[in-house]
Amino acid sequence: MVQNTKSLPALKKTITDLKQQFDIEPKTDVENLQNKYLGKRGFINDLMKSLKDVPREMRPVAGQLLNELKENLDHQIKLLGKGLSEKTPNKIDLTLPGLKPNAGHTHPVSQAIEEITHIFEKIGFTRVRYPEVDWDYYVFESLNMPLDHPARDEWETFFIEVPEAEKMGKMVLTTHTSNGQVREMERLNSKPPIRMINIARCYRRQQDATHTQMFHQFEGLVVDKGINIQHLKGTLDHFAQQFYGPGTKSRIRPFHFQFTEPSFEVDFSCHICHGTGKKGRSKCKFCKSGWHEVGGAGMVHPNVLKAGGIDPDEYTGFAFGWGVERTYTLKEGLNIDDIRLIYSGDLKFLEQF
Ligand code: FA5
Repeated sequence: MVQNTKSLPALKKTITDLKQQFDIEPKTDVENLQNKYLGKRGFINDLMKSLKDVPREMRPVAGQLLNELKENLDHQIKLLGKGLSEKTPNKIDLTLPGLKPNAGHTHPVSQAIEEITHIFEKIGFTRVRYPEVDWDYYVFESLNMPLDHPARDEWETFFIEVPEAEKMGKMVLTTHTSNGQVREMERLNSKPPIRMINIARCYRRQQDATHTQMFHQFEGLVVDKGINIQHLKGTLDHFAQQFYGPGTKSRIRPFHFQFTEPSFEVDFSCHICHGTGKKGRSKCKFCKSGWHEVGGAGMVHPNVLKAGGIDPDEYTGFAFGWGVERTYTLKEGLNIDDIRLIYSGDLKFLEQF
Protein backbone atom coordinates (compact mmCIF):
# COMPACT_ATOMS: atom_id res chain seq x y z
CA MET A 1 0.00 0.00 0.00
CA VAL A 2 2.73 2.43 0.98
CA GLN A 3 5.50 2.48 -1.56
CA ASN A 4 8.76 4.24 -2.05
CA THR A 5 9.13 5.57 1.51
CA LYS A 6 12.86 5.10 1.65
CA SER A 7 13.58 8.81 1.88
CA LEU A 8 12.11 11.77 3.72
CA PRO A 9 10.96 13.58 0.51
CA ALA A 10 9.21 10.39 -0.60
CA LEU A 11 7.46 10.14 2.75
CA LYS A 12 6.43 13.80 2.53
CA LYS A 13 4.99 13.15 -0.92
CA THR A 14 3.03 10.19 0.36
CA ILE A 15 1.64 12.36 3.15
CA THR A 16 0.63 15.10 0.67
CA ASP A 17 -1.09 12.53 -1.55
CA LEU A 18 -2.85 11.17 1.44
CA LYS A 19 -4.08 14.63 2.47
CA GLN A 20 -5.45 15.22 -1.02
CA GLN A 21 -7.21 11.91 -1.01
CA PHE A 22 -8.75 12.81 2.31
CA ASP A 23 -9.83 16.20 1.00
CA ILE A 24 -11.85 14.82 -1.87
CA GLU A 25 -13.79 12.38 0.29
CA PRO A 26 -15.41 14.59 2.88
CA LYS A 27 -18.76 12.84 2.67
CA THR A 28 -17.49 9.37 3.42
CA ASP A 29 -18.99 7.76 6.49
CA VAL A 30 -16.98 8.86 9.57
CA GLU A 31 -16.47 5.36 10.93
CA ASN A 32 -15.11 4.18 7.60
CA LEU A 33 -12.74 7.13 7.54
CA GLN A 34 -11.48 6.32 11.00
CA ASN A 35 -10.80 2.69 10.04
CA LYS A 36 -9.29 3.63 6.70
CA TYR A 37 -6.82 6.21 8.03
CA LEU A 38 -6.41 5.63 11.76
CA GLY A 39 -7.38 2.01 12.30
CA LYS A 40 -5.03 -0.90 13.01
CA ARG A 41 -4.67 -1.62 9.32
CA GLY A 42 -5.13 2.00 8.29
CA PHE A 43 -2.86 4.26 6.26
CA ILE A 44 -1.13 5.83 9.25
CA ASN A 45 -0.20 2.49 10.77
CA ASP A 46 1.11 1.33 7.42
CA LEU A 47 3.23 4.44 7.22
CA MET A 48 4.44 3.91 10.80
CA LYS A 49 5.55 0.40 9.87
CA SER A 50 7.48 1.72 6.91
CA LEU A 51 9.48 4.10 9.15
CA LYS A 52 12.05 1.36 9.50
CA ASP A 53 12.90 1.88 5.82
CA VAL A 54 13.71 5.56 6.36
CA PRO A 55 17.42 6.24 7.06
CA ARG A 56 18.09 6.21 10.79
CA GLU A 57 19.13 9.89 11.06
CA MET A 58 15.86 11.00 9.42
CA ARG A 59 13.52 8.82 11.44
CA PRO A 60 12.83 11.37 14.24
CA VAL A 61 11.70 14.01 11.72
CA ALA A 62 9.65 11.49 9.75
CA GLY A 63 8.06 10.20 12.96
CA GLN A 64 7.16 13.71 14.04
CA LEU A 65 5.58 14.42 10.62
CA LEU A 66 3.53 11.24 10.83
CA ASN A 67 2.32 12.08 14.34
CA GLU A 68 1.27 15.54 13.20
CA LEU A 69 -0.56 14.01 10.27
CA LYS A 70 -2.28 11.51 12.55
CA GLU A 71 -3.46 14.27 14.94
CA ASN A 72 -4.62 16.38 12.05
CA LEU A 73 -6.61 13.53 10.50
CA ASP A 74 -8.10 12.61 13.85
CA HIS A 75 -9.21 16.22 14.40
CA GLN A 76 -10.74 16.57 10.94
CA ILE A 77 -12.57 13.25 11.11
CA LYS A 78 -14.08 14.30 14.45
CA LEU A 79 -15.22 17.59 12.95
CA LEU A 80 -16.80 15.74 10.04
CA GLY A 81 -18.63 13.58 12.52
CA LYS A 82 -20.23 16.75 13.92
CA GLY A 83 -21.16 17.91 10.43
CA LEU A 84 -18.41 20.51 10.45
CA SER A 85 -15.10 20.96 8.68
CA GLU A 86 -12.12 23.28 8.94
CA LYS A 87 -13.65 25.20 6.03
CA THR A 88 -16.95 25.79 7.84
CA PRO A 89 -16.12 27.59 11.05
CA ASN A 90 -18.32 26.61 13.96
CA LYS A 91 -18.27 30.08 15.45
CA ILE A 92 -20.31 32.93 13.98
CA ASP A 93 -18.00 35.65 12.74
CA LEU A 94 -20.13 38.80 12.72
CA THR A 95 -17.54 40.69 10.73
CA LEU A 96 -17.88 38.39 7.68
CA PRO A 97 -19.92 39.79 4.76
CA GLY A 98 -23.40 38.20 4.58
CA LEU A 99 -24.44 35.60 2.02
CA LYS A 100 -26.44 37.17 -0.79
CA PRO A 101 -29.77 35.37 -1.18
CA ASN A 102 -30.74 34.39 -4.73
CA ALA A 103 -33.02 37.11 -6.04
CA GLY A 104 -35.35 36.63 -8.98
CA HIS A 105 -36.14 39.22 -11.63
CA THR A 106 -39.01 40.04 -13.93
CA HIS A 107 -39.52 37.80 -16.94
CA PRO A 108 -37.93 39.13 -20.17
CA VAL A 109 -41.39 39.61 -21.71
CA SER A 110 -42.47 41.70 -18.69
CA GLN A 111 -39.27 43.73 -19.05
CA ALA A 112 -40.08 44.33 -22.73
CA ILE A 113 -43.67 45.33 -21.88
CA GLU A 114 -42.41 47.85 -19.33
CA GLU A 115 -39.99 49.33 -21.83
CA ILE A 116 -42.60 49.51 -24.62
CA THR A 117 -45.13 51.11 -22.26
CA HIS A 118 -42.59 53.69 -21.17
CA ILE A 119 -41.65 54.64 -24.76
CA PHE A 120 -45.27 55.25 -25.77
CA GLU A 121 -46.39 56.90 -22.54
CA LYS A 122 -43.62 59.46 -23.00
CA ILE A 123 -45.20 60.59 -26.28
CA GLY A 124 -48.72 60.84 -24.89
CA PHE A 125 -50.19 57.35 -25.34
CA THR A 126 -52.34 55.86 -22.56
CA ARG A 127 -51.70 52.23 -21.61
CA VAL A 128 -54.90 50.20 -21.51
CA ARG A 129 -55.73 46.52 -21.30
CA TYR A 130 -58.76 44.78 -22.72
CA PRO A 131 -60.11 41.26 -22.17
CA GLU A 132 -58.13 38.21 -23.22
CA VAL A 133 -61.40 36.36 -23.61
CA ASP A 134 -63.63 38.50 -25.76
CA TRP A 135 -66.65 38.51 -28.01
CA ASP A 136 -66.42 37.79 -31.70
CA TYR A 137 -67.85 41.28 -32.22
CA TYR A 138 -64.75 43.09 -30.88
CA VAL A 139 -62.22 40.63 -32.31
CA PHE A 140 -63.70 40.41 -35.83
CA GLU A 141 -67.09 41.90 -36.61
CA SER A 142 -66.48 45.50 -35.49
CA LEU A 143 -63.16 45.36 -37.36
CA ASN A 144 -64.87 45.14 -40.73
CA MET A 145 -64.85 41.34 -40.75
CA PRO A 146 -68.51 40.30 -40.89
CA LEU A 147 -69.54 36.71 -40.17
CA ASP A 148 -68.17 34.24 -42.73
CA HIS A 149 -65.70 36.81 -44.12
CA PRO A 150 -62.69 34.85 -45.49
CA ALA A 151 -60.21 37.30 -43.81
CA ARG A 152 -61.13 35.69 -40.47
CA ASP A 153 -59.31 32.53 -41.53
CA GLU A 154 -55.93 34.26 -41.09
CA TRP A 155 -56.48 34.23 -37.34
CA GLU A 156 -56.22 30.67 -36.12
CA THR A 157 -58.87 31.13 -33.45
CA PHE A 158 -59.62 29.27 -30.21
CA PHE A 159 -63.37 29.36 -29.55
CA ILE A 160 -64.88 29.13 -26.08
CA GLU A 161 -67.80 26.77 -25.62
CA VAL A 162 -70.42 29.12 -24.20
CA PRO A 163 -73.78 30.17 -25.65
CA GLU A 164 -73.55 32.94 -28.26
CA ALA A 165 -74.70 36.43 -27.28
CA GLU A 166 -77.15 38.20 -29.56
CA LYS A 167 -75.10 41.12 -30.91
CA MET A 168 -71.69 39.92 -29.71
CA GLY A 169 -71.69 36.42 -31.22
CA LYS A 170 -69.31 33.68 -30.04
CA MET A 171 -66.73 34.03 -27.33
CA VAL A 172 -63.09 33.59 -28.35
CA LEU A 173 -59.59 33.86 -26.95
CA THR A 174 -58.38 37.17 -28.41
CA THR A 175 -56.29 36.51 -31.50
CA HIS A 176 -54.93 40.08 -31.60
CA THR A 177 -54.96 43.26 -29.52
CA SER A 178 -57.00 44.95 -32.26
CA ASN A 179 -60.03 43.90 -30.17
CA GLY A 180 -59.15 47.00 -28.12
CA GLN A 181 -59.76 49.45 -30.98
CA VAL A 182 -63.55 49.75 -30.85
CA ARG A 183 -63.55 49.12 -27.09
CA GLU A 184 -61.29 52.19 -26.62
CA MET A 185 -63.52 54.32 -28.86
CA GLU A 186 -66.48 53.25 -26.71
CA ARG A 187 -64.57 53.91 -23.46
CA LEU A 188 -63.97 57.49 -24.58
CA ASN A 189 -67.62 57.90 -25.61
CA SER A 190 -66.55 58.14 -29.27
CA LYS A 191 -64.79 61.44 -28.56
CA PRO A 192 -61.27 61.71 -29.98
CA PRO A 193 -58.41 62.45 -29.47
CA ILE A 194 -57.47 58.81 -28.86
CA ARG A 195 -53.91 57.72 -28.17
CA MET A 196 -54.08 54.15 -26.94
CA ILE A 197 -51.38 51.56 -26.33
CA ASN A 198 -53.05 48.24 -25.59
CA ILE A 199 -50.70 45.45 -24.48
CA ALA A 200 -52.19 42.04 -23.78
CA ARG A 201 -51.94 38.30 -24.22
CA CYS A 202 -53.18 36.82 -27.48
CA TYR A 203 -53.85 33.24 -28.51
CA ARG A 204 -53.66 31.39 -31.81
CA ARG A 205 -53.52 27.74 -32.85
CA GLN A 206 -49.88 27.98 -33.93
CA GLN A 207 -46.62 26.54 -32.64
CA ASP A 208 -43.18 26.72 -34.26
CA ALA A 209 -39.88 28.59 -33.87
CA THR A 210 -41.54 31.98 -34.51
CA HIS A 211 -45.04 31.26 -33.17
CA THR A 212 -46.44 30.26 -29.79
CA GLN A 213 -50.04 29.49 -28.86
CA MET A 214 -49.94 32.25 -26.26
CA PHE A 215 -48.04 35.43 -27.04
CA HIS A 216 -48.31 39.16 -26.46
CA GLN A 217 -49.09 42.00 -28.80
CA PHE A 218 -48.99 45.76 -28.39
CA GLU A 219 -51.48 47.79 -30.32
CA GLY A 220 -51.28 51.49 -30.98
CA LEU A 221 -54.34 53.48 -31.98
CA VAL A 222 -54.40 57.21 -32.69
CA VAL A 223 -57.57 58.98 -33.83
CA ASP A 224 -57.92 62.72 -34.25
CA LYS A 225 -58.57 65.36 -36.87
CA GLY A 226 -55.99 65.39 -39.69
CA ILE A 227 -54.08 62.21 -38.72
CA ASN A 228 -52.21 60.84 -41.75
CA ILE A 229 -49.56 58.29 -42.77
CA GLN A 230 -46.72 60.66 -41.87
CA HIS A 231 -47.83 60.54 -38.24
CA LEU A 232 -47.79 56.75 -38.41
CA LYS A 233 -44.32 56.67 -39.99
CA GLY A 234 -42.96 59.18 -37.47
CA THR A 235 -44.28 57.06 -34.59
CA LEU A 236 -42.71 53.90 -36.07
CA ASP A 237 -39.33 55.62 -36.46
CA HIS A 238 -39.51 57.00 -32.94
CA PHE A 239 -40.21 53.56 -31.51
CA ALA A 240 -37.46 51.92 -33.61
CA GLN A 241 -34.85 54.35 -32.37
CA GLN A 242 -35.94 54.23 -28.75
CA PHE A 243 -36.26 50.44 -28.58
CA TYR A 244 -33.42 49.30 -30.85
CA GLY A 245 -31.09 52.28 -30.62
CA PRO A 246 -30.25 55.36 -32.69
CA GLY A 247 -29.88 54.76 -36.41
CA THR A 248 -32.57 52.05 -36.59
CA LYS A 249 -35.03 52.74 -39.40
CA SER A 250 -38.58 51.60 -40.03
CA ARG A 251 -40.06 50.61 -43.37
CA ILE A 252 -43.68 50.10 -44.42
CA ARG A 253 -44.73 47.79 -47.26
CA PRO A 254 -48.20 47.53 -48.83
CA PHE A 255 -50.31 44.75 -47.32
CA HIS A 256 -53.91 43.91 -46.59
CA PHE A 257 -55.84 44.00 -43.34
CA GLN A 258 -59.64 44.28 -43.30
CA PHE A 259 -59.58 46.94 -40.58
CA THR A 260 -57.07 49.38 -42.10
CA GLU A 261 -56.97 51.10 -45.48
CA PRO A 262 -54.29 51.45 -46.72
CA SER A 263 -52.56 48.65 -44.82
CA PHE A 264 -48.87 47.93 -44.34
CA GLU A 265 -46.44 45.43 -43.01
CA VAL A 266 -43.83 47.06 -40.78
CA ASP A 267 -40.13 46.20 -40.88
CA PHE A 268 -37.21 47.48 -38.79
CA SER A 269 -33.67 47.66 -40.14
CA CYS A 270 -31.33 44.88 -38.96
CA HIS A 271 -28.89 46.05 -36.27
CA ILE A 272 -26.19 43.69 -37.54
CA CYS A 273 -26.03 44.78 -41.22
CA HIS A 274 -27.85 48.15 -40.76
CA GLY A 275 -30.36 47.42 -43.50
CA THR A 276 -27.86 46.41 -46.19
CA GLY A 277 -28.52 42.65 -45.96
CA LYS A 278 -24.77 42.03 -46.31
CA LYS A 279 -21.97 41.14 -43.96
CA GLY A 280 -18.74 41.58 -45.87
CA ARG A 281 -19.24 39.77 -49.14
CA SER A 282 -21.86 37.33 -47.89
CA LYS A 283 -25.50 37.72 -46.88
CA CYS A 284 -26.28 38.83 -43.31
CA LYS A 285 -27.17 35.57 -41.55
CA PHE A 286 -29.44 37.24 -39.02
CA CYS A 287 -31.89 38.94 -41.41
CA LYS A 288 -30.89 37.82 -44.95
CA SER A 289 -32.57 40.93 -46.41
CA GLY A 290 -31.51 43.86 -44.21
CA TRP A 291 -34.92 44.07 -42.53
CA HIS A 292 -37.01 42.26 -39.91
CA GLU A 293 -40.79 42.11 -40.13
CA VAL A 294 -42.44 42.86 -36.79
CA GLY A 295 -46.15 43.32 -37.49
CA GLY A 296 -48.90 45.23 -39.23
CA ALA A 297 -50.16 48.80 -39.42
CA GLY A 298 -52.40 51.09 -41.43
CA MET A 299 -54.91 53.92 -41.48
CA VAL A 300 -58.04 52.99 -39.53
CA HIS A 301 -60.79 51.80 -41.90
CA PRO A 302 -63.87 54.12 -42.00
CA ASN A 303 -66.10 51.17 -41.06
CA VAL A 304 -64.11 50.65 -37.85
CA LEU A 305 -64.46 54.33 -36.92
CA LYS A 306 -68.19 54.03 -37.59
CA ALA A 307 -68.41 50.92 -35.38
CA GLY A 308 -66.82 53.01 -32.61
CA GLY A 309 -69.35 55.82 -33.17
CA ILE A 310 -66.80 58.18 -34.76
CA ASP A 311 -67.55 60.12 -37.95
CA PRO A 312 -64.91 59.12 -40.59
CA ASP A 313 -65.56 62.36 -42.50
CA GLU A 314 -64.40 64.34 -39.52
CA TYR A 315 -61.71 62.10 -38.00
CA THR A 316 -58.96 59.83 -39.28
CA GLY A 317 -56.58 57.55 -37.44
CA PHE A 318 -53.73 55.09 -37.65
CA ALA A 319 -53.20 51.77 -35.89
CA PHE A 320 -50.42 49.24 -35.56
CA GLY A 321 -50.06 45.85 -33.87
CA TRP A 322 -46.87 43.91 -33.26
CA GLY A 323 -45.80 40.85 -31.32
CA VAL A 324 -43.95 41.69 -28.08
CA GLU A 325 -41.86 38.50 -28.23
CA ARG A 326 -40.93 38.98 -31.88
CA THR A 327 -40.08 42.66 -31.37
CA TYR A 328 -38.03 41.86 -28.27
CA THR A 329 -36.02 38.94 -29.68
CA LEU A 330 -34.69 41.18 -32.45
CA LYS A 331 -32.91 43.39 -29.93
CA GLU A 332 -29.16 43.74 -30.36
CA GLY A 333 -27.21 41.07 -28.53
CA LEU A 334 -30.17 38.72 -28.03
CA ASN A 335 -30.47 36.95 -31.39
CA ILE A 336 -32.99 34.44 -30.04
CA ASP A 337 -34.01 32.38 -33.03
CA ASP A 338 -36.71 30.28 -31.31
CA ILE A 339 -39.27 32.27 -29.32
CA ARG A 340 -40.54 29.10 -27.62
CA LEU A 341 -37.41 29.30 -25.41
CA ILE A 342 -38.92 32.35 -23.72
CA TYR A 343 -41.72 30.19 -22.32
CA SER A 344 -39.67 27.05 -21.71
CA GLY A 345 -39.34 27.91 -18.01
CA ASP A 346 -35.64 27.00 -18.29
CA LEU A 347 -33.87 29.01 -15.59
CA LYS A 348 -30.50 28.70 -17.32
CA PHE A 349 -32.03 30.62 -20.21
CA LEU A 350 -34.08 33.10 -18.18
CA GLU A 351 -31.29 34.01 -15.74
CA GLN A 352 -29.41 35.63 -18.61
CA PHE A 353 -31.84 38.56 -18.84
C1 FA5 B 1 -52.33 41.35 -36.59
O1 FA5 B 1 -52.52 40.66 -35.60
C2 FA5 B 1 -53.01 42.70 -36.74
N1 FA5 B 1 -54.00 42.84 -35.71
C3 FA5 B 1 -51.97 43.79 -36.66
C4 FA5 B 1 -52.51 45.15 -37.01
C5 FA5 B 1 -52.93 46.01 -35.99
C6 FA5 B 1 -52.58 45.54 -38.32
C7 FA5 B 1 -53.44 47.26 -36.32
C8 FA5 B 1 -53.07 46.78 -38.65
C9 FA5 B 1 -53.49 47.64 -37.64
P1 FA5 B 1 -50.59 39.72 -37.63
O2 FA5 B 1 -51.45 38.53 -37.65
O3 FA5 B 1 -49.65 39.89 -38.78
O4 FA5 B 1 -51.38 41.05 -37.54
O5 FA5 B 1 -49.76 39.70 -36.28
C10 FA5 B 1 -48.92 40.78 -35.95
C11 FA5 B 1 -47.65 40.30 -35.25
O6 FA5 B 1 -48.00 39.52 -34.11
C12 FA5 B 1 -46.80 39.34 -36.09
O7 FA5 B 1 -46.00 40.02 -37.01
C13 FA5 B 1 -45.97 38.69 -35.00
O8 FA5 B 1 -44.96 39.57 -34.57
C14 FA5 B 1 -46.99 38.55 -33.87
N2 FA5 B 1 -47.59 37.20 -33.88
C15 FA5 B 1 -48.66 36.77 -34.57
N3 FA5 B 1 -48.94 35.50 -34.29
C16 FA5 B 1 -48.02 35.08 -33.38
C17 FA5 B 1 -47.78 33.86 -32.66
N4 FA5 B 1 -48.55 32.78 -32.81
N5 FA5 B 1 -46.73 33.82 -31.81
C18 FA5 B 1 -45.96 34.91 -31.61
N6 FA5 B 1 -46.15 36.10 -32.24
C19 FA5 B 1 -47.16 36.19 -33.11
